[in-house]
Amino acid sequence: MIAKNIVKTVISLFIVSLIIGSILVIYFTRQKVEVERTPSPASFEVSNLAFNPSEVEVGEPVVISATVRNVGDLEGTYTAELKINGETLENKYVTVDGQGSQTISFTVVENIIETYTIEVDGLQRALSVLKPALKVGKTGYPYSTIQPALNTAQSGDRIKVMDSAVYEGSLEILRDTIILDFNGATILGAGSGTGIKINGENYATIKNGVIENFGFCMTLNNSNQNTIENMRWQNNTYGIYFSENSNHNTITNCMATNNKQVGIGLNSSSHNTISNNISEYNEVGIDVKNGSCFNVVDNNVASNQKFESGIQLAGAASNNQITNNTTNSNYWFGIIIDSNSDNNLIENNVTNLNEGSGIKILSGSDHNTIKNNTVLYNVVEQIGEDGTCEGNVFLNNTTAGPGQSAEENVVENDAGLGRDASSDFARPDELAPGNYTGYLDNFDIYDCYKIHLNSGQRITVEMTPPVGADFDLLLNDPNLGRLDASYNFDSAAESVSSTATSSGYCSFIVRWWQGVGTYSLSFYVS
Ligand SMILES: [Ca+2]
Ligand SMILES: [Ca+2]
Ligand SMILES: [Ca+2]
Repeated sequence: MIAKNIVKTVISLFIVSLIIGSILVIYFTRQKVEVERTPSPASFEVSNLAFNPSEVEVGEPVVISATVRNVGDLEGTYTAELKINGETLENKYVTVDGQGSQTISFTVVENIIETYTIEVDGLQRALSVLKPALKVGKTGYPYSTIQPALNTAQSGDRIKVMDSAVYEGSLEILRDTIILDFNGATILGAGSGTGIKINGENYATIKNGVIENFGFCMTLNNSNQNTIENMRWQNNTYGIYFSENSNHNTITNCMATNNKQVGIGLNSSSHNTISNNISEYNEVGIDVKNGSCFNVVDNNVASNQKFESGIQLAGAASNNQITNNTTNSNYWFGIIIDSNSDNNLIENNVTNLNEGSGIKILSGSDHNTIKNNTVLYNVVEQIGEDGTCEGNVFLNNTTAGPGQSAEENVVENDAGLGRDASSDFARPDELAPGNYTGYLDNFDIYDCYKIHLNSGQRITVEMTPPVGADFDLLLNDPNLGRLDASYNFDSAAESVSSTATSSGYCSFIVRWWQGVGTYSLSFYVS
């Protein structure tokens, strides 16, 4: 009987709990439903102001479009206002669902050659309305081949190929400031000669084409300020070749493959920029040689060369910057610095799995800085130099595999931070008083530190450069005003001090002047 009553009580409690639970569930569900029942009103954001076509000729229609997004929950109608050079031209209305988006577009024809400011509700973009191009196409265009258009073109003219056809024979740019847009077309050689020749002309833009089966795909001879972009060249004997002081040119977003010798070659040519290209399956990917200096070779892929190296500097090719490139799986070296090529910066490259060395320095190439590279599992060695080279700096490289030359590879650990100290005056690294060491070279010219001082506290900083180097010391107030500086000659120690007149972060900067190496730093507050 007692047991039966207990069972009854338990069942009753269970039923009561179920009822209370259900009430709670209904209550909270209603609360939730009520929250969902107050949707936000329509609210609009405009983005992606675009032009189609992107290059517009005078008298041609251009479609100006933008995306209107409704970030509210309720449907709403938006009024988009198109302004050209500050004047309202047209309003358009578009109804957009809650959380939805729509594209609005306006079609405009401009009859004057000019750069217009296009604005849709605060979003602005410049639209250049261009002089008509000299148009080339197999049928139905004023020119059926490309060279006659180049012969007619005046400085500043554009030549545009209107089909993606194959055109046989060589081309030559004959005036300054020519824009040649292949628009997907190919020029095809018969195994010799030059695809495109630029001899003493400047400011050309050559873009969007393919060059195949020539002796040289393109030569620039004493030609400056030209831009080669979005081109592809393949199956030539030699790829692109700069010579005789072809300076300040740019090769970007191009692809050089299966050329018998060099993909991209600079000879006696300086201050050029080679960036974002792919040069693969050639003999040498990128070849910078014979006094070619101050070139920037950045963010290229120069992997898989069939006979030699990814990137080669040779013949007094000095002061070049080889940065952020990938040079993997080449037949010989990833990156080679050869025959008296000095003061180059080789930084942030990835050079793995090459048959020879990842990075090799040879034949009197001195004072190069090899830093922050990833050099892994190259077959012969990772980073190597021969006995004729001196003053090369190996810093913070990551290596693994045979012969990795780890003893030469300084790992930068400024003031115990485990890395380079900030090189930015406005963002110094915070330090507590004490004794430290740090490293500077001609590519890392500032190490910036800071400490918080209260008004009346006095800071003293002392720094001794390594033997053979000259570094200096600067002390700044919280607004980067100069409190003190010390510029002794040679390897003399430097000392700066000051008393804070208000509370805040004072900063002190070890500044490079000459030489390479590890300085000692001590500072205290009294
Ligand atoms: Ca440093
Ligand atoms: Ca630094
Ligand atoms: Ca000094």
